[in-house]
Amino acid sequence: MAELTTNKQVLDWVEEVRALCKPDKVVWIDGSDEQLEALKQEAFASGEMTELNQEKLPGCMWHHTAKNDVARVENRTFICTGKKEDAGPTNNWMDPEEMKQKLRPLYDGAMAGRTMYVIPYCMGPIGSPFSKVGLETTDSIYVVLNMDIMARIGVKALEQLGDSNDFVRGMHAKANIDEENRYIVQFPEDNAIWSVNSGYGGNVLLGKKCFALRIASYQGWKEGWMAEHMLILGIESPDGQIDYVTGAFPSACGKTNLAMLIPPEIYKKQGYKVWTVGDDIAWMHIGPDGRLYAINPEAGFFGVAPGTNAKSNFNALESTRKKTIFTNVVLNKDDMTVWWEGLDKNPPENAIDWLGQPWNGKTSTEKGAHPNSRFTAPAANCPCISSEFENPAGVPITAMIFGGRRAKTAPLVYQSFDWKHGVFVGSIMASETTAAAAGAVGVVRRDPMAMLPFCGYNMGDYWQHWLNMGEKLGDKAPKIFNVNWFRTDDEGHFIWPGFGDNMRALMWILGRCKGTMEADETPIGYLPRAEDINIEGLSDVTIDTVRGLLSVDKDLWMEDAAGVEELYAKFGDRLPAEMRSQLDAQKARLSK
Ligand code: OXD
Ligand code: MN
Repeated sequence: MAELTTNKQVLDWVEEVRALCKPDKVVWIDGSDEQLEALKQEAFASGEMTELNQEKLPGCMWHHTAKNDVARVENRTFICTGKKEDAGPTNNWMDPEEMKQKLRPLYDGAMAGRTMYVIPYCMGPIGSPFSKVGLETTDSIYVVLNMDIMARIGVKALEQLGDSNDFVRGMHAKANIDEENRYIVQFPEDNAIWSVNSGYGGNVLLGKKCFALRIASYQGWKEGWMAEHMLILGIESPDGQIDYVTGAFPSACGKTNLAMLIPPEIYKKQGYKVWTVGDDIAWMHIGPDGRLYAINPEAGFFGVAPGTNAKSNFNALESTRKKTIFTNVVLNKDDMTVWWEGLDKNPPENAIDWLGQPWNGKTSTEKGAHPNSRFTAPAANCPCISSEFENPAGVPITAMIFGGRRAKTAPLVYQSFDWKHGVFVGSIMASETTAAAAGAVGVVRRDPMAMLPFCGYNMGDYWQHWLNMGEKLGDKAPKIFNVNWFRTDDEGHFIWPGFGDNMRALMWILGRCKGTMEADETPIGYLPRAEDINIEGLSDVTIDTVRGLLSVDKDLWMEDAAGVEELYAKFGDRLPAEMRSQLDAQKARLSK
């Protein structure tokens, strides 16, 4: 098929990739329904994808990946900058030329006998000055169909690009799905991504983690904006005013659930509503009025399926009822629908598991869906999608929230003293492993701003960038908070009900932003007064429970500071002096 553009840089690059990968033919993805429909039929015929029940799940498909290829691979993810210090101590690094020499043989001829698809895609609404274009070459129809859901693809993306050279060059090849030779490599200084030997989600949908976080965080640093691992939601008050909040949480902390929260009855009946702008990534720029504005660069949700049900996340489940790709979940052979652990208590008996093997949900002792199985669903399907989702200017941010999974340390919610202290609060983010996960319980993994696997440059410079953004925003800066839904009692049970009831903490946060809520000053920040967390309608939570959730154990916090000390030490002189003084000041407050 003919090229879809006259952009010389695009054409030269595609030719370079073609010459290396040596496909039988090259197909440019124009984004038309006819072309995508034909690709689906081809994938059904080859067995790469399976068509689901078109009455119950119109436009939906099922796919399973190789057994050795089910998740992002952080130990095989590299940031290749000219200087090692520029990638920093928290990223894997190799010299860019060395890496390219190492990887070229893996791509050489890897598409022989296959078709190479060229996917032009736009991250962010078409027409937005904040959107950015990428091109991905791939030998996978699965990738094409997923990219169609996760980004704006085809001719419209090339129109957005025009003659510009400002596009991310993403070269993906499945090759042999060989895990020993799997590499997910970012070259931030060249605007390039090389991904080889994987066919799974975050490794191959290059617009998502690779571009919209790793490359974009680097671009944001150079260009004066921010790319963050954050959800974006709007809270509409009864008077119709909507306040937007972003939130960064490590994987497996309920980000998609919070983004699609359904308010508890007490708020619903007053007229409060919650709107979803994004569930994973926020790109934020300073707007003409000096406030910080966020767009969601993605067009869909790549959500974890297990545990998603009508109660835990009604809106996510609804989002998956049409035009959705299910990866590594159970296929119910009786009616060609899907199932996963935690969907309902009625697993199918005549089914295929994520490995593609026969599976009986009534008798099998093995899980049918992989714990990291996913749905790729169009954001437009979401019942609570924000009317501002396509707004090219984005939405103004009132508050930013950091959060992790902490059994004892962090209180339900607290506010940072100011922006600088807020950057410190984000930098000390961490999550503890739970009994539900493999490995020791209560091991703390530090995950600053939930960006540990996603920051495309030295995290010391990243913190400095945050501090600089605060300087520019001045008193227009969003207020910064921290939340923890995961405090446990002595038996290890969660104390806070979570899910929709998290709105109760959000309401305190909004109250603080509007100046209508009081707070107590503590060594770690401003804490709510127990009576200011609305517990009306909660059967298991008393004011004493809330007092417990808001308690701050100074000894635990001092212990935690030692962990932060260790993290900071890795950065040497790239650690901003401000971060060091924030830590020292916090320790001094704690030991008073
Ligand atoms: C994701 C993740 O898939 O953060 O969004 O792991
Ligand atoms: Mn994520």
